[in-house]
Amino acid sequence: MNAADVLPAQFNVASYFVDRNVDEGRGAATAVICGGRVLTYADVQELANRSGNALLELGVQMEDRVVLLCLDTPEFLAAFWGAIKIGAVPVPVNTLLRTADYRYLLNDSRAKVAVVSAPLLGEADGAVTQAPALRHVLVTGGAAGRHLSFEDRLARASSTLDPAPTSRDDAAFWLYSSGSTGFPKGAIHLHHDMVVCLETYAKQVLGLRQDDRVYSAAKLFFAYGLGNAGYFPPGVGAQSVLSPDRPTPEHVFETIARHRPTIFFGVPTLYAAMLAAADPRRRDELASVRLCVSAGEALPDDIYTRWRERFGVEIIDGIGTTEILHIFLSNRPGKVKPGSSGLPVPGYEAIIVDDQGTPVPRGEIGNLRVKGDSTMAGYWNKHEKTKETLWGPWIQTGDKYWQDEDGHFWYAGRADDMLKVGGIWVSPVEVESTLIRHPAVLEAAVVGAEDDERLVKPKAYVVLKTASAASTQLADELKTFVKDKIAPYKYPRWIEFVPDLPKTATGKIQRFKLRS
Ligand code: 3UK
Repeated sequence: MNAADVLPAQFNVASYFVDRNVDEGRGAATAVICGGRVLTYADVQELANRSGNALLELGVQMEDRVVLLCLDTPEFLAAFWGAIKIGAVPVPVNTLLRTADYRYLLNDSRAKVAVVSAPLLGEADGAVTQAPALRHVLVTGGAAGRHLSFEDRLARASSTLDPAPTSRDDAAFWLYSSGSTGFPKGAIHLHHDMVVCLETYAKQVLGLRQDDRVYSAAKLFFAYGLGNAGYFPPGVGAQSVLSPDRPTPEHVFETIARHRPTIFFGVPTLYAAMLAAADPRRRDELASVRLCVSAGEALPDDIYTRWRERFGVEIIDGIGTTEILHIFLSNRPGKVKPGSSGLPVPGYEAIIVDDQGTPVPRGEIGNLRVKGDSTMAGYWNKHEKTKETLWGPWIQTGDKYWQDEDGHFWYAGRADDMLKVGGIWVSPVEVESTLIRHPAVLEAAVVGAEDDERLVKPKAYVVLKTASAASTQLADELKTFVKDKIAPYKYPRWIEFVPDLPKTATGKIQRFKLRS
């Protein structure tokens, strides 16, 4: 699918996803459900308009970035659509990070304004004072302290707003993606990109309809959650269930029971945890759900099979990336090949090439390359990384894949050392450099190891300054040490003390030797 063939040159995607619902008569229809709050499409439009006007009043102009450090509430969507409607560029960021991460993201993006959920202010506050381009912080859902209240500014702003005359190829929003070395890279997405994902994956694979009610345990700040709960539902006038809470199995079961979604989106780790936590006396927890979706990391076939037996509903595994925005290879409802990533989504092409870029024979492992019109324009301020990633209309995902006789694609690991843990990137280098800050540690190497569910988690091999100090206690201390210093989900689940690490002649750690 080529966006230029279907969208006008002047195009504002906030109008497409928000105003169009009201213009087409769905103003009174339910758009968003969040706890006890129910918002109609007219409510969402009004919030987005007020939010756009509030940003304009604070001096935000077209192309200015607005960082969103927001939990999943209607205010996230209001800020996201409001910013896009005035031609500004919202940058949703991971809510699980630490002060040092936020300092980097605010400075790399040079955001003029940040919208921050009150519970996240503690972690963000130390960063906002060190971001010279940042002029205002809008706090939502609680005391603003020395900052501005999002709700107060919205209440005072006008509820009507004309869309900025953006083009379908203007930058609409960014999403940051972690790399194996160095800092996260801001993937620049254009006004047409979300429409492409809606028209291809959401409509043609999920068969998303106006009478669907979706619930995504994956949060809106992920490219996955943003599509699932942010723009897919308004793309067809459907309903979205949001929750600002941590998606524990208990909370997710409760939310499903309370709001009865028809489509549920999760990650493999959550599916495994839900299977373990399900009440054996009940069989109908997922009665409302017609389809479950998994992405973020490969779904082991065993989890697929146990889930279908336990709940009577299929999980459709598909692979997406932040750079391509959403899922481009996917299984199809009723035709799942368990353990595979399925077939290309209509509108996308996928090939497997060797390191020279030549397609490999069927059945051989190679590098996955994908062509599709939702692919990012490039990385912000990362010219070399952009050149390594984009190849004309093709993008190299960094994944190793092979294709079977039926054309199904099978995940075969990463081309770099990056780990996907519970669907979120973890860089071994970051965990290693945190471990060696501990006084007892001489050297460390972090690789992925499989847990009982065959899901990857970080494992650290640690060389101590004094080998005899090795103990279970010290291992626990090192885990806590990492959790306290960087985003807690990155901590090594296992620590093995070793006398030395395998290295190349030039001293580079050979992680592949530790993996096997
Ligand atoms: C890995 C998978 C095997 C793979 C995402 C749905 O995960 C998303 O985006 P990210 O940028 O990570 C991308 C990388 O994650 N991966 C994702 N899904 C699968 N590996 N099977 C899968 N089903 O390494 C990929 O390169 O965080 C997921 C929709 C949008 C997304 N951005």
